[in-house]
Amino acid sequence: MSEGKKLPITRRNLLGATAGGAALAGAFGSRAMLTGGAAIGAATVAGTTSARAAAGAEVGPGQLDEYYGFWSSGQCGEMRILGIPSMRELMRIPVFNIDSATGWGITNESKRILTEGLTDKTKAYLAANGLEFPRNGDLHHPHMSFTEGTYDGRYLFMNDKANTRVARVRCDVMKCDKIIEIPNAKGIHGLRPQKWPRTNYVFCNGEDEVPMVNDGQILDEPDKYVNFYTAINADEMTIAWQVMVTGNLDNTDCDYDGKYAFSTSYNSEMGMDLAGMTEADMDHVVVFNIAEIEKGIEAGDYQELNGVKVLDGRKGQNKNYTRYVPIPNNPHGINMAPDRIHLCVAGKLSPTVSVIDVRKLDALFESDVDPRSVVVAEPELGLGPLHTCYDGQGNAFTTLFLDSQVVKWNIEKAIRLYNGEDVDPIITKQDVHYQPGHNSTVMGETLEASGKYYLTMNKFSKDRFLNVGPLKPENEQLFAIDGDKLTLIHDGPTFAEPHDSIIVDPSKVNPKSVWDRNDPMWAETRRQAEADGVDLDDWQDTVIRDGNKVRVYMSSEAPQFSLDSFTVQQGDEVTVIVTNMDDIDDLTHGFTMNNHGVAMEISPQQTASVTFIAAQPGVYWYYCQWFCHALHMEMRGRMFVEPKSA
Ligand code: RUQ
Ligand code: CUA
Ligand code: CA
Repeated sequence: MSEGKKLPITRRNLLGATAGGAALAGAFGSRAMLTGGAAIGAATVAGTTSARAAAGAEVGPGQLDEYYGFWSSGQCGEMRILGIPSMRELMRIPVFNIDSATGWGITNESKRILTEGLTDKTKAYLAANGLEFPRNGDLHHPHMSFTEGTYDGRYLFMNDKANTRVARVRCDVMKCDKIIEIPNAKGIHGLRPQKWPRTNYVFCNGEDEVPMVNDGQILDEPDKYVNFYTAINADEMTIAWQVMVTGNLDNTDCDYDGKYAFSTSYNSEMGMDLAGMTEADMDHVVVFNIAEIEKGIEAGDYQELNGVKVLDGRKGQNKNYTRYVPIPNNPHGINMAPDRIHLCVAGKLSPTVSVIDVRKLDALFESDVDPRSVVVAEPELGLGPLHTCYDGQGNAFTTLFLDSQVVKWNIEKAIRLYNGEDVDPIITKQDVHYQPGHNSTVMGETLEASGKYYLTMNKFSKDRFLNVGPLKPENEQLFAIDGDKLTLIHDGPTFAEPHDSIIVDPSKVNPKSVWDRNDPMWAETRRQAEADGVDLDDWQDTVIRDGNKVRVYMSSEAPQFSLDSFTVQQGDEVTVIVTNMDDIDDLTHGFTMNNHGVAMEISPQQTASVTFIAAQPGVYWYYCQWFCHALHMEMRGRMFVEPKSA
């Protein structure tokens, strides 16, 4: 290269040079390190296509994937379904977001779900902002319901950190059927369903601490701040109980015996700024004793706070609801191993993972043992450990955010090292690109964990793809596991945010292809139809006037609506109810009313409805918005809005 033609300094050409990681790290300094500038040599990535073939992980056109992947989308607020190992995106399921294609947040059926679980306080401040429900969501953690330690294919549960909500998706139709706001807590982050004997509870963490009575009287009195751990009744989607804790709550998990749940806290200091939250050397894991908590509820040892039974599990209460296990510096991920014994707590600011033996937790509650006695290993694995997953053979994979690596290590060896033996628990370190957060293995958070594929969800893609502007995609990498070797078979961008995922065997999930005509999703719409003397199972072309409310019932069958026109008066509140009579797989229609901000999906045998005000006189075309037939364009009709007679 000539002197005058200097390459701009980018990560790519820096890494291409011979400079070692250490020198680069020094040049970047600590701020860059903590924000993702860690300098680890990029792995020489062989073509993932040939690697895929070699790993026997090719999925040809028209072939089905081996596994389902259920994905969060972070701040997009939706859930996604991917095929593993192809990494093809199969579906997006709107949950906390508003979706133009399916009409989620537009139809009456979805609005009901989005509004009915909100607290009155939230409804009031939404109304003050001209909103019926929050427009956004931050969906981090999707997890399936369990029966006896493995997925049972009934539901998926997920959190909304942004608006303190928890949602449930029905796996039979892959649609959200319940969303509830969690009272008292702020910022629901970690979430896990109970694993044993079944998912009676969904456990979730409030991440942000607030004054216990949060009425604008208290700001700078941290001792009056509290945090809430919540158990949701998974069948009812109601709050079973809450436990007040000391320190904040980050991630959570539970054991395979139905006895304990546990949460990491990075702010045991109850700091109100970064310096405060990182001040102490040790934070903690809170251990929740489920049976004792249930006893406490039974015995009436709670206070009622905003309609929820709240037990006091704060430090120093010395009740049997909680115990606090000291864990180094700002821990993050907490993951129960499929051996039913070991719980791994990632250190984040500490290069360690603390391994807790859950069999030792009984003693913690029964006697005065040192809380640290439950820790049976604490291997140093690398910089910025965030999350751990398992291969079902005694090994763990931990993401190292700062090192941009995943480390595969052996739990038993880590314990032997802790006991003074001269062994190295680290099996291998693999570069990933870049700054990994969550990771997953096949069925990895169940008793059926297998080490066939390893997935890492990376927060940064940097220069890995064509530049698309200041906002870069994130990057997901899938590896085939063969013994101790990790082979990269997929490396691809995803839009905000591949936060977390689970990989599920298809034998666990069996969604329908066509709706049941009587699905509870539109039960209320059906009740209204009955009251209107309309049979939703029959061909419909009825317009009902009820004061200034007009209900338009129509059917769809490719390529037409049963009504090719209807007439309303200016100012009418119009509800259009469409039932799709087609019962053929994949024959979805839609209903879009021009210039009214109205659109919805109507899949085979589904009923959906939407309500709007016909505010301006004129002719408005409505059309089918899902391509359903060669004459799909012709599948349309007119709404005539007559001017208000003066
Ligand atoms: S937390 S990147 Cu929201 Cu899942 Cu660890
Ligand atoms: Cu019906 Cu397009
Ligand atoms: Ca801390």
